Amino acid sequence: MPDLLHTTANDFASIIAAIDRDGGVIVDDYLDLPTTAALLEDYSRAIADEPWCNASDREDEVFFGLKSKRLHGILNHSAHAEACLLHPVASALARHYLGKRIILSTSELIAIGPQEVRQAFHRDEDSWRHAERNNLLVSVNIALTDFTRDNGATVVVPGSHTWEVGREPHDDELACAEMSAGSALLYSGRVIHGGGANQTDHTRIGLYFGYIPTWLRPIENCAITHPRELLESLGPTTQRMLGYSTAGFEVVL
Ligand SMILES: O=C(O)CCC(=O)C(=O)O
Repeated sequence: MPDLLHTTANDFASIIAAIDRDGGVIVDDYLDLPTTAALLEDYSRAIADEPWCNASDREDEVFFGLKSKRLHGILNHSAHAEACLLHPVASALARHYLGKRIILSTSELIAIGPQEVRQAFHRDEDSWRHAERNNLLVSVNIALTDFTRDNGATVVVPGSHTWEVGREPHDDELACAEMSAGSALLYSGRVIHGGGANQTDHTRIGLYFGYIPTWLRPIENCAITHPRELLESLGPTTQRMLGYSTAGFEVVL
């Protein structure tokens, strides 16, 4: 079984080397523990009354999980989410792969509940599958609870960011992104992965941020998923990351 490299936020060179080689890397202690605990508390409250994703035979709904909960408009639920969005390692990584001008594509709280099955393997960049270009997306999935093999840690296929389209992974090519709360999985939009099966009695919670170059249209329209009052209270960098401007959709950063 392959493993993903664990490294630290201050070793940017090893983060890049691991993503170039494997397509993904785990950054231990990406957030400090008080921030992680506060985020967990805020989002646990936010999802408490949300329904589990519906059982359905629609392929796109099954993809998001049947025993999972997902939230967008991520800044609505926690004052600490902005620091995650603007995390210096995420910004540096996104700029390294995507160029100077980056924007948020989507952010999502992903709670994988007990009895959830493993998600279908996919590449996040397949959201723009007709774009014949590389390096469209850099993804960050922050663990708000411990991620373990049993509770639904993301399953990653190291090296698959360089595979040709259509090649399927074998079981012995799968790595489990086990990490402690506050750590993060950083990965290329080209690497094959999926949420893991949760065989425990507790919910695994991750906070996802996907960054794209500004020339690409985001998946989430953050000007809709966040209320105007909130958007207008944010600093200019955060507004630009969310694609919000009272002047309209800005292209120049
Ligand atoms: O939450 C996870 O571990 C991964 C989820 C994922 O890859 C997705 O929904 O696109």
